[in-house]
Amino acid sequence: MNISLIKVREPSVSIPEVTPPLGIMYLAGYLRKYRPGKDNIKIFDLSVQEKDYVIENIRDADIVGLSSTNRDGLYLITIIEDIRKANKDCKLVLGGPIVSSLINELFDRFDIDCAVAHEGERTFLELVEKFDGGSASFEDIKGAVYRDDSGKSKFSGRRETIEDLDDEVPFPAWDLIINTPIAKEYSKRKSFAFFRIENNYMGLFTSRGCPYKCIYCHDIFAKRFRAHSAERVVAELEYLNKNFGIKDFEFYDDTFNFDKDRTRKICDLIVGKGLKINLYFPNGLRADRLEKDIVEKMAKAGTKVMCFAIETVSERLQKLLQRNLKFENINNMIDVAVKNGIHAEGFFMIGHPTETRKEMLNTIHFAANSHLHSAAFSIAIPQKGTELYSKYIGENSPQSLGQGYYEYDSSISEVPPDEVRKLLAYTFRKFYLRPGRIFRIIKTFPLSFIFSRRFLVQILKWLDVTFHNKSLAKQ
Ligand code: B12
Ligand code: SF4
Repeated sequence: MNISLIKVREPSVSIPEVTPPLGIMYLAGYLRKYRPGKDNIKIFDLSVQEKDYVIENIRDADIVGLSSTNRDGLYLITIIEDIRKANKDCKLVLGGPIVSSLINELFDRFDIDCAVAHEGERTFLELVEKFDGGSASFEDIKGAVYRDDSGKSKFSGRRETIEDLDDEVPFPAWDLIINTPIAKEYSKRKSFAFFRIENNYMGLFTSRGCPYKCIYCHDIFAKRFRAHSAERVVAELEYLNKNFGIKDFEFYDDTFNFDKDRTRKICDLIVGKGLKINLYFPNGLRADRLEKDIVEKMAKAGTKVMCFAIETVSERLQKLLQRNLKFENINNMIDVAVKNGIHAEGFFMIGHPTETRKEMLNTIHFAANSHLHSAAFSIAIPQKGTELYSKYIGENSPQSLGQGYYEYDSSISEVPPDEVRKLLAYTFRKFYLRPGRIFRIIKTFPLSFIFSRRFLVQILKWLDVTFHNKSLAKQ
């Protein structure tokens, strides 16, 4: 069958980061393994390709698979309309995180034939087999969302997860990206990691699912840690390095370091094989699953950036958010990373439910007093599909797609929204304008940091606060 897989991304999106479309690359790899020679698969990515080009090239597709997050949901509607106009006979299948979040309202919002919730490989394979056999009934496919007789979304039920990832899931179809002109588009844009990676790089997803239950987080791969073995992870790195000359790797796992021994072993194998590569962990590590020797091994294996997902230093809120991060070790681990030449970044959020101004300031001051090189602060905005949303906004309350995704006009904390926004901007000054930090940053990361887009954006935010709210200067 002619299968076109498209990663949807709204062009005007305010977030500059772009990453290779791993979800659809995994699907393509899986179809090739289990339907060898049967399909002609193409991959498109609207983060780096023009919409007109993509639409022109899917006219012959029997199946078009779309991958989207909630954030790109509004744009998804436009894309679906354009695909329907260009190719009225194709079957349109939706997948990606948006499906699991909006499971009961998909067919009210999108003109699709079917959707796949959660982990996609097995369900998509069965769907393709169905379409290939000329059938359009989906009730018996676990993990599928389809239109019932009344036109509403019906979910056939959550599918069991893939347990033996090494055995069942082949390498993603890297060649469909790396051997094509779009490969270099990724290195022209900002990747997920703090610094822009100038070379061709690749993203890896070495484990699926997360055992923690933070109420603001979406559950895509189930609340359990399943992982590729250390040998498989290093085989992926080696393959990409030897065959495509790739030296830079970003890891997008939810909790890469959950299994401490796996982390140690991956590092030992990289060093043992003499791989000269750079590793970036932009998606946040759990500091309470790190130990001194693990950070040292990660540094030796080539780690350049390590993000510590801390979010709040209030124990009360850690409990309320069901995050339960243990604090004892955090500053130690940051210091070990910094000592070993790793760029250490902290992730923080303010505006949590019931959070007081004092709790917000405690988090800001913790960040400022730490040895982190950089810090990203965001506001906690409940998103549909999370427990935070159903608890504090209401399970059945609709949420606008797309542009409305970042609107912050009502606070779930004890602090009014405009003050939370100002506090967020105030963090920049508090965090960066410290002689010790500036000195360390310039010493370790001369120009790449100072001229990074993120840094400039933060300066603008800071200027905005300084001119519009002088009272914060007294904090
Ligand atoms: C890399 C990443 C980013 C990158 C790129 C995002 C992008 N849109 O491309 C950056 C840094 C830019 C980013 C930003 C944001 N992100 Co982000 N990000 C991730 C991360 C860490 C990894 C994504 C990945 O590669 N996964 C690995 C692949 C294999 O998984 P997958 O894509 O989900 O694919 C599987 C299934 O979904 C399914 N599938 C996927 N596509 C398709 C298509 C078809 C046809 C089918 C059948 C199946 C299918 O099958 C695949 C294999 O099983 C995920 C966390 C996670 N666990 O995935 C969060 C995640 C995707 N991000 C999330 C969020 C909330 C955001 C932000 C809103 C954060 C913020 N506040 O700014 C922004 C939104 C940006 C945007 N426009 O989408 C949420 C999305 C929730 C949702 N329902 O939309 C996630 C799931 C994190 C979480 N657990 O909460 N993010
Ligand atoms: S925020 Fe991170 S630790 Fe918490 S549930 Fe999500 S992936 Fe797991």
